[in-house]
Amino acid sequence: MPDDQTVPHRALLVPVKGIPLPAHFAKDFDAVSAFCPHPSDLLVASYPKSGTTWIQEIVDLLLHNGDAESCRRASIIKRNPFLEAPAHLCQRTGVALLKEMDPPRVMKTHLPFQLVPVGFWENKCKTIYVARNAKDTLVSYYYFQQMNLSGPEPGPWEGYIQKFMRGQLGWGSWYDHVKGYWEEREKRNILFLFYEDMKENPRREVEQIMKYLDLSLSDDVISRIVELTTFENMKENPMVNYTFIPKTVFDQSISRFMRKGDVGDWKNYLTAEQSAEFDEDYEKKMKQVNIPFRTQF
Ligand code: PPS
Repeated sequence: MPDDQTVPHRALLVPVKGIPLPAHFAKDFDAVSAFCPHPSDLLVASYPKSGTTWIQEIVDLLLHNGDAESCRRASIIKRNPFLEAPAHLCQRTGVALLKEMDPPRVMKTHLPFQLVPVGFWENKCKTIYVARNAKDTLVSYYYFQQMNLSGPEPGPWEGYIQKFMRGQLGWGSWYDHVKGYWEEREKRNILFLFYEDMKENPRREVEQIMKYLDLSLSDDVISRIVELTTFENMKENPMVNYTFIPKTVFDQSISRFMRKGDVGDWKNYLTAEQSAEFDEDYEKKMKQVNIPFRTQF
């Protein structure tokens, strides 16, 4: 049977094992849970809007020795399927696309640790997790939800901040998501990266990813990868800037997928009062772990 490619309009959230997912992502979740990766597969995991696409493009360039042309062979969602994605984004579901590819495959997920198919851990698959500070993630997600017409309506900004703090957005609580992977990172050999570190010193982080992938590329190739994956270059690259998704799904006239790509942009949106309330709540939720997030440089 062909995958259901119906484009949903402003889907509602549906709980899957306690985690809210847009209804079209929740619909066939058993197929996602049953997906069994090959030990050579690589998972790029993140809470939405944390720099996933950036890491994916770096990984693909590393695996292709910095060859920009090879990495323009297809859109990022065809090169690295989105594991839990329904068919309207790419004509096929993420699982269907993956089954058509030979390992080693690279795939993306936003699932919290406990919802990732257990085969990834049983097969000791390499996993890169990228985390971004909560306030910039909040702002990026808000703008993304405005332009992603298939996903839930974000509603007004003030209420959106509350939903973020309560974990009432797609893929659930940012706080539980980052804590879940952080706590498992050593046991599961997860490479835990920070968006802010990538901005501060992209070359250092590209080298870190290269080592994790057991690759050894020349200094020139590393420099080329850093250059090809700047925000400005990725914004203009049609294979990564999501202009390959039809306007009926991602209306980038509302907000670009590659919007600002900055650290500390939240200061332009959160009032002093909103920021103080957010910080107070953050302290409560994050006090038991010491994850070194930076909200500014
Ligand atoms: S998604 O839809 O959840 O997979 O989105 P994701 O790729 O995780 O995050 C999108 C945000 O990452 C920014 N981005 C970058 N920043 C800096 N450099 C590069 N190369 C880069 N590529 C993507 C993108 O602009 C989104 O952040 P905002 O703050 O909205 O600009």
